[in-house]
Amino acid sequence: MAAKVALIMGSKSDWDTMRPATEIMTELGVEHHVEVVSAHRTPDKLMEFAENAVARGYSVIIAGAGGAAHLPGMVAAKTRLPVLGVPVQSRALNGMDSLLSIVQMPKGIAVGTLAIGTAGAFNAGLLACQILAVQDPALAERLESFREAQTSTVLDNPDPRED
Ligand code: RP5
Repeated sequence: MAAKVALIMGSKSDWDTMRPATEIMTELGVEHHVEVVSAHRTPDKLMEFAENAVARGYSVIIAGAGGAAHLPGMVAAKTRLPVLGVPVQSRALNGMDSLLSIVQMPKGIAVGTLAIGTAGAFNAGLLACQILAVQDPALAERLESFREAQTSTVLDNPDPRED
């Protein structure tokens, strides 16, 4: 089956942060492509990737980057596909730089921004699945089961002193 989601990141050093996005997509049976695309180190590759994303059959792009994180915004500027941006936690500024770089898109080009770090990456994967589920009833059912199981985990063990 062709990948419906492209997960890109600015550097191999982002992989540990971005991995949770792949874990939830795998759990929910959503094919995804993973690749390093750097806005500042490989700008031509970034343009080629974004320009051909529709033709390659992707429906959603997840883009993670840290520091002066241009990747999600630049990709969004070159494709009409929804782009979900994940701010990677930077060492110097704890990811506030990444967050503000991604979230403060000027009017006219949209990037959906998730939380800093692994929670944001997981939720980007989850949100990509939710977007695809709008037109995929089988995936929608798997999502419902995931949410029910998550709810049960909390309801079945409400005592905070127990594991
Ligand atoms: C960004 O710069 C990447 O997204 C990464 O978060 C950060 C540091 O990259 P490396 O210097 O570790 O390759 O482009």
